[in-house]
Amino acid sequence: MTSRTQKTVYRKNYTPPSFLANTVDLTFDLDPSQTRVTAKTELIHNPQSKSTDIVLYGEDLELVGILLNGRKLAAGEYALENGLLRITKAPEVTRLEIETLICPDKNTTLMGLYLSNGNFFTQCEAEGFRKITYFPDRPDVMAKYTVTLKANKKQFPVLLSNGNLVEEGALPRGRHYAKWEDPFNKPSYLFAIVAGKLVCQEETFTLASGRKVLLQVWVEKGNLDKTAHAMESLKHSIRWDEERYGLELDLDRFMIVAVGDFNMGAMENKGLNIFNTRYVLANPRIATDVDYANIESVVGHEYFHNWTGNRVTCRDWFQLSLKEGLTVFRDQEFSADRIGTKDGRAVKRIEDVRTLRQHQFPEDAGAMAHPVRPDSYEEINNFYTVTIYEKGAEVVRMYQTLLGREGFRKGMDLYFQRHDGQAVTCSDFLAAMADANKQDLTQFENWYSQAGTPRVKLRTRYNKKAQSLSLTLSQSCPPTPEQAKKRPFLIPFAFGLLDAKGKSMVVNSHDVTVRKKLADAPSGTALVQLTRKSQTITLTGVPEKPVISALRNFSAPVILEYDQSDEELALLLSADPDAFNRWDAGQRLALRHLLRLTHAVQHKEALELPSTLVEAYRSVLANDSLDPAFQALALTLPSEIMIAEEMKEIDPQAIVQARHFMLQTLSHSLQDEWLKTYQTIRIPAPYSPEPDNAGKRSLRNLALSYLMEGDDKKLMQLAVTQYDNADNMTDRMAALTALTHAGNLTSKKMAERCLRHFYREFRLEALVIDKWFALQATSPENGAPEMRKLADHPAFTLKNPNRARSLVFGFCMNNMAQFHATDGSGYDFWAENILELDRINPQIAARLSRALTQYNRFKPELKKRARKTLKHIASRKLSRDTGEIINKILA
Ligand code: 0A1
Ligand code: ZN
Repeated sequence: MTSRTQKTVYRKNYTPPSFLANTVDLTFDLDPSQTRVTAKTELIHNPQSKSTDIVLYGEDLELVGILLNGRKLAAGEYALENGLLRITKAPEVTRLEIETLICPDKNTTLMGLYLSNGNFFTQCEAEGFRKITYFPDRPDVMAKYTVTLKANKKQFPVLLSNGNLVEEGALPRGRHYAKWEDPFNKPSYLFAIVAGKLVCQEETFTLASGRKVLLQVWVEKGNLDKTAHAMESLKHSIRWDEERYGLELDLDRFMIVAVGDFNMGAMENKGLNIFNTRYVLANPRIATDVDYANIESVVGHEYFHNWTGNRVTCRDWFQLSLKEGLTVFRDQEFSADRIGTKDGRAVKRIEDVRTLRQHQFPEDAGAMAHPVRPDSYEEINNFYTVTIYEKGAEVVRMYQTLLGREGFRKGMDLYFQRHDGQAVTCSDFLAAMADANKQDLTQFENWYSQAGTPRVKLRTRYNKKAQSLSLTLSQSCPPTPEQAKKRPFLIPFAFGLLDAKGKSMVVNSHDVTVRKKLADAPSGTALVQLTRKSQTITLTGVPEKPVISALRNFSAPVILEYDQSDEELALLLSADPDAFNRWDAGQRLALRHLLRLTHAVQHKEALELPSTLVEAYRSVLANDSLDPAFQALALTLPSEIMIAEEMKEIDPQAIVQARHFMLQTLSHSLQDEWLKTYQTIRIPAPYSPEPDNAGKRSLRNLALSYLMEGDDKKLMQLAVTQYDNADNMTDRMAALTALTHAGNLTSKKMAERCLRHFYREFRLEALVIDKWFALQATSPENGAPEMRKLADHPAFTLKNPNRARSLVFGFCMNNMAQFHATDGSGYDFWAENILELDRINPQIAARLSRALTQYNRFKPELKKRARKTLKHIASRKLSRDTGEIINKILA
């Protein structure tokens, strides 16, 4: 493996490229064991650079030869070391022709050119193009690409690349070729080819402008019955971007290709999106409602990148969130609009905030915390994080909250007007938003430069005599690696007031804007801009002491510290016109008691649940004017990770036990209601993934899972019957999960039979077998010995990332008590898998390494064990990817 000279790359060291590329003409002689790549590139000296050296990156390449302006270069005329090929004092205009050999069949990293089930695929983001040829592989070098693919026709009948097909034909010895031209300038990370035995569903689609485009979804032959939903999602995405942002598809042809071996979710290569099969393939037999929704959102995400990422791209990889944060925000809004039920947008908001709290808050509080725009990295692949993506999306959302939807749109328009065809920075985006709205957003920059989740403390004082209410907001942000002190953030803080009966009160104040057009806010919502460390606002004409609905719709990615009584929270849960805060009040109420119960478990005290909570849940369940999807979310307890986040010293076993107790109590106390819910919800057949039906299923299946908490054979039988009779994967999987996770003897026997049946029935569906592994990996009943047994199953392999994720990640990230077993068996299993994976696929190994980023916060005996395991891993020879994570955790 080649390496750079310096270990750490710094944002402050950015320099413009010495040469820019005009055109790239690539020829691939495709062969699994040895592919020949010829790259003809026209380079022009960049007047912004003082250097006259051409610097090309390359990794795992065999260099055959270089021609410079038609002349073959001798070995002494260029320097090749540490993955860099340098040609000193190159002419102003330099035409390079470089020939390299690569071995796709030996490439298990799934970066560059690789094989999956006998077909060729590429993955070039972030720095994979350098595994194909020597090239100025950095996003600020943009060029027009022409690509010729040559391969055996029988083995590789389909040959695809970016842009338009301009020529194809036969070649001698059973070979054929295809030539593709991409009319748009692009950075190398957006380059892609696909070659192999694939088939497609295709359709001609008419854009709003009347122009017709060809849409294709490519899959392996047996999967043609699973492409319809992806195609529908693509058409909806195209329409939505036209309507919401006035952005049109700029190509005549748009292709999606599904691949079974893929490191991430999907990739936005220009006109040739490559997807993990997980985010393409669906039919009712194999995909759940959640799978359907994920497919729609990922198809949207990749499609939206065509403007936010491809037409306007990143200057360097420190700016990654410029495209990712913005595009996640766009896909979130798209999905929210698509739901279309009463509380649909709120339901989507709740799901997104849950993801943020569950994954990003812990990241921001641990060893890998980094700003949305990082200052340094060792391996860029380690920075495709929830901070860059999800927190980045929150940062973009705050512009919309501050500027309103119209103001945000003006900012977007100006951004495209200024930067179409360019590689730019997060500051350029901020400037477009500020300039389009004539606002000073200087302080907003802190969201890009400072890591850590800010805490906002709210204190209120009501003065009955003066009928006034003062709110004091103060902010702080804990230290993060390399950033001890933080400057105050510009925090949009939305809130509203409720009277004792739960009716909205009017907010009067000179200090706050009461926004009529605040996106997703019920009337009466006020917005304060918190800019200082602490500020107080006074509201007048407040006739009674109100209950405050704070941080409505989660108007900023912060942790709110505000003490409200159980009664106040219960009132908000039942009456807040802001559906997000209704949900959040329920979560805060449950979390408070989960923490109390955890403490009681630790101190061997009696466990009890107050009636306020049980009654609050009962009324949510009984209120059939509510959207079922909302009810399901409101009745789902905060996760174990969320409980852990609130603890000074994490005690995994106590958390799991406390949560289990609350589930059981709610199961018993509300048994009649759960049963009634389960039996009365009717969902029209045949199955459809429409949000309306999906919401009903999620509530019904939540009821089933609560009913499984008691060791009652009759109730268990409900799940078995549902499993046996299900006509769709959502219900089948829910029943099987409820049985497998119930953790009592009765359910165990029943689950075993169903698990065996499930495997037999779906053995040919890789994505379903992933579910089969994941389901067992996350069962609180199964520990490291069971994982080892599953890893020995003939269907298990670490080479396929989805399979590795299903079992190993499932266990290490989603089975808290067992992974953190006090005998250290979970940690040993983790370490073995990291070391084995690191030799196959460093990117995936590095992701697995993150399971212990917060090891320092666990109880002493676990901390000690974890440190020993980490040190053991660190003592071995590691990839740059895994090395960076392990060392930062240990630092
Ligand atoms: N840009 C893609 C994510 C992605 C990143 C790296 C990959 O390979 C290592 C693949 C995909 C997205 O945001 O969808
Ligand atoms: Zn993306």
